[in-house]
Amino acid sequence: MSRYDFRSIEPRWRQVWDDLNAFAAHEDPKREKYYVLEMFPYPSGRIHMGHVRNYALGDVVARFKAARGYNVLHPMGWDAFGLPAENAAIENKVPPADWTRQNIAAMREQLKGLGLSIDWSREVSTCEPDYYRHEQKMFLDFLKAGLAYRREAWVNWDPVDHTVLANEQVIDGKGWRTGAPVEKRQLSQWFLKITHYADDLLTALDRLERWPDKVRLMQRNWIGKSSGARIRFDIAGREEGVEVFTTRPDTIFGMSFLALSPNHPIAEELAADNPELAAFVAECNAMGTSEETIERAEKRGFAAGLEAVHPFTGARLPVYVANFVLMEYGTGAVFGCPAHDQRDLDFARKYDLSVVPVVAPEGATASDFSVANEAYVGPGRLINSEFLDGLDVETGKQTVIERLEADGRGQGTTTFRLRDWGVSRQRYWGCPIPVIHCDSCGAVPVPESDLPVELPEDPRFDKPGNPLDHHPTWKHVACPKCGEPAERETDTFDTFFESSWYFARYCDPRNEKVGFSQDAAGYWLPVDQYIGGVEHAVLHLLYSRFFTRALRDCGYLDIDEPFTGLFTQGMVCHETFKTPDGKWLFPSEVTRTGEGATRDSDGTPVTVGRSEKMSKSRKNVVDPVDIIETYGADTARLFMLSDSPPDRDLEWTESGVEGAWRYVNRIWRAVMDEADGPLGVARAPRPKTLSAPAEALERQTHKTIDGVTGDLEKFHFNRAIARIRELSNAILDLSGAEEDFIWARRFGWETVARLLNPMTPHLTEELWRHLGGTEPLVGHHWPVADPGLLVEDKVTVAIQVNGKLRATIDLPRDAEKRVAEDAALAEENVRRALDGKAPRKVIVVPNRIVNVVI
Ligand code: ANZ
Ligand code: ZN
Repeated sequence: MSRYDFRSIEPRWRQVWDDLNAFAAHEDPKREKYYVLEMFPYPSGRIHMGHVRNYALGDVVARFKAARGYNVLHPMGWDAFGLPAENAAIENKVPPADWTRQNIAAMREQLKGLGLSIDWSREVSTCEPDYYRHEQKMFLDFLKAGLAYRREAWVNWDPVDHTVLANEQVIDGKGWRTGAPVEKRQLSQWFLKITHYADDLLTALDRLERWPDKVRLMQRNWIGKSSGARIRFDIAGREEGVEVFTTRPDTIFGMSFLALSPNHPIAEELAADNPELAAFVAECNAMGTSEETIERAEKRGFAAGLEAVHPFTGARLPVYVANFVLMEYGTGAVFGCPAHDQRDLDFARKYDLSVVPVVAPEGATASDFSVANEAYVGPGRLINSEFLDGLDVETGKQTVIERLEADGRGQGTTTFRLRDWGVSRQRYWGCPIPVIHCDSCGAVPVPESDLPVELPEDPRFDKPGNPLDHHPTWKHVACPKCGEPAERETDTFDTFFESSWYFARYCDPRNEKVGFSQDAAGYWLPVDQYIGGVEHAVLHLLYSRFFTRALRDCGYLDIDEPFTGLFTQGMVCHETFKTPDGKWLFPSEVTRTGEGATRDSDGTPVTVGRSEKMSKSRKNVVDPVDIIETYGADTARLFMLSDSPPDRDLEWTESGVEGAWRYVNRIWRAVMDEADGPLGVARAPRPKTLSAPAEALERQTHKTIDGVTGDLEKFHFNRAIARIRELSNAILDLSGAEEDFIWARRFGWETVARLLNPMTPHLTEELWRHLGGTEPLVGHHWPVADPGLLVEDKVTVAIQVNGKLRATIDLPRDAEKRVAEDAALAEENVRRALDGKAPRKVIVVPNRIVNVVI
């Protein structure tokens, strides 16, 4: 018997789908739409297993929803700007555009080989001017709306890549790509005003019910709303005071110092004529701005030589410049209360400052409670605090705020951790920021009629820094306002800019006038199901939520949220292999031998390490293209989908893939064995009555339809496949040439083909055709379970002939009289007794007896 010949079958079906234009999406207001989207890939040149998993999951949803009758949009494109193209240009001397386009062409073919139900006519590539021109227009609209602005800002500077890094690109104080210690620098940057929407971005999370809780929590923490107070302190001998932000105004009587950020205006002013302080500030600046870095660093301060005046006691307290105070949070200044904040306590011990507890846990008193080396951050009653004594913490906060407000020394307020989004990058391979700098007119927006501002096609990467800046001609233009010589902005957008609106572009990808029409976006958006990695839980997803609001406010859209449903898939993992001298080996270089492994080249033993996320650095990668060449796309998809729940990590194993391959062949052979005979030929209708085994299979088939439908709705794809496998086993168990057996088997296999179609689309098309299907499965509606056959509840009914027991049969509880009658008359013993004659009478006692009177 032949094996499933995926090499000829899979491409043939892809051609059929192509010829049918089966996945082209068209707006149709009469039909309910369903927009399913997977995060688009970066065109590195080769797909990896993470892509296969992501796109296989999305494809199941897309095909399932289409079969359920939805008008499905399932597009694909390329997140095509970014650093790797520039690195490749430097290393291999290929222009970034060529490198990127070649990679896209290669990856498109690899993805197509997976048989995804994608509307390729909507493909977009963010590095092409026909894409990025629209975001330049959006940026100009944001400028007009006050949602984009320019200011000097401290940035993380990677001294090797010569670029600004986002805080998340700084890992342990080092650049994520170069590993070089990150420095702080001040640059004039463009910002998008995401903080304008901070509160809305936070509260709307509650309504994103089809998002994972963990992602919503991460966004909540990222936005980081804190309630507290701003308090203004006088500084002895100075005109100007200092404002601090605190979440613990109740601890004001425990204050022992005031600390300024090294970048606080007063710190800078003092540093101007204090070289020691200037050196301290410079040292702090070299440290990087990420919170993580600051959190880890030893807490250090520099006595500023000033004294802050306590707002209630009038006490004079020392002012420090301290490395742990961020200029970009709150007001850039804090009051320190060592007894109730660990950081302040460490600081106080180091600089020998007083530690006065002002909150005592329930049961303790001012005389017996003290703080040694651990700050007390729990609840309790206020002590040592004059008018606050005896109050609980919450009431204490309120009371202090009321007092401050009455005295005009401060007020209650909330602060967000969320910062405005700095979008300027000093790179070539990004979307040019459409602005021209003129000595007399300042930063002038490029007139809309001059868009797009295209990248020059002849960048040079022979020296560090931004090729746009060194380009001989590109930046030299006339000022659009005064006509004098001026210079283009040479920064490009952060590549998160492109991915913040691509889902809208897919709605109307060939529109040349605007990024997308209101009508198209109105029909397709929001995305009903978005699928991708949890690594994007914060930035990409938050920026997209912000962009949607900003576009709404600029009149592009009328929705708030881009993605109503979000699913974050787990990672694809593999064991790791190492030679005894510590060199990583690819799985393809190793043979597993029970518990251990040996190296193929020389048979030497290999150390097997635990399973970890597939990564090139550990070489524990399996190339999807190899797998597809060996087993076909359907087997790869099936294994990916069946092995573990989609939100969990998946362990890629050779034996797992082989298991999937065996299953594919088992059902293939089972159908082929019979396809030219009884199963394929006539599509006989269901026999009126089925014998018990055939009926049991029919029931199981309906139950499987029901179960799988529910599983697919809930992303329980592995469970769905397990059910289908059980059904396949049951079909294989029902051998025999009886008419009703054949019918039940065919019904079973047809159902297997239809239910498995979203997972293994090529194989199931071919099975369907052999089972006598005349039209491809791709346009078919999803099977519907007969609710009557799902009822578990059965009763055993006695079948009598003239009052004598002749048989017992199982019937659904409360079966209709006619059903019970038919079942009784179909019994062998009854048929014999009747001998071809009609009974005189049939008496049915529901759920108990059928008496056939002859
Ligand atoms: C006094 C105080 C007493 C504080 C106490 C805490 C405990 P979250 O929750 O993150 O908002 N803070 C304020 N601005 C800061 C800045 N720019 N850099 C570093 N730290 C800053 O934390 C707010 C608390 O962090 C504030 O409350 C302030 O210290 C500190 F027993 O003020 B607290
Ligand atoms: Zn000008």
